[in-house]
Amino acid sequence: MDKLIITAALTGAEVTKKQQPNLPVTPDEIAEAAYECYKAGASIVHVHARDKDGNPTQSYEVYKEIKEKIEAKCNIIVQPSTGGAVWHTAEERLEPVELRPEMATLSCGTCNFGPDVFMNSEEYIEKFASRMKELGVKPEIEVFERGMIQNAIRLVKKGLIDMPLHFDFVLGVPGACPGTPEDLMYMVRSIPEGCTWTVAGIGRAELPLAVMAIILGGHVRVGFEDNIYYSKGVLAESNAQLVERIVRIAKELGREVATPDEARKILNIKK
Ligand code: KMH
Ligand code: ZN
Repeated sequence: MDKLIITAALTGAEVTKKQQPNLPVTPDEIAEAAYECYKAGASIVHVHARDKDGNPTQSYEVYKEIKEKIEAKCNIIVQPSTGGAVWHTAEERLEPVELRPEMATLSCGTCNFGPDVFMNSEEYIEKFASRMKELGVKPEIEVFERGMIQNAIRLVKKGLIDMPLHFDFVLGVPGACPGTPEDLMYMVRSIPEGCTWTVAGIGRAELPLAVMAIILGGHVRVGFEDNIYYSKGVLAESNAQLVERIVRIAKELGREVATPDEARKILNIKK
């Protein structure tokens, strides 16, 4: 079994400081949180940028500042979001890809997202995929519903992305696929052989699905983007605290944790 890749999803586009006072929002806060997660055992950091007022932005300049600040502290893999917030245009969402990060997310279909719609038409998906390919950016295939796996396989057939794919099952978003163990098993059994996967359980689904992934040979994403609590009604102190718990559980279960360079090897990322 491969070593465990832990991704820390630090900020997201939806969570506010009001909901989680320790949410990292400024480039300095995000870089410091990334470094803490790296020290705790994370090998990838999933980044959403915020503007000076704390609102989600897909600005090239802000992502550049964040990426440079993180890379000055450690060699964690920086994975910007191309999902942004539901109201960002496709052009805005693509901006951080121009920084040629090692990885970026690629959502492979449209779904409800709470009261909103997270729009990913075939045109968007293909445009994002081909730009990532041109710039040598490894896509992480974001899967919110089962059909999105099929959309990714279609992209492979069109030559827009390459096997083996790396999937992220985002389970438990209100309006999309729930985060039960059965849902995760269905997703895992639905991907082509040789692909890797991680799971981002939303809210209370985060911990149980993470434990399943550790056992099944998948990988784990935790962090305030997905879940702001440590336990029922108790806010987590930091993103790193959520990473530390996964490292402890993995150790108890005999699964070693990957360094960033080991994660690069597992995911076929050439630095
Ligand atoms: N904020 C969501 C609408 C991603 O980062 O690629 C989309 C999202 C996915 O978070
Ligand atoms: Zn995200």
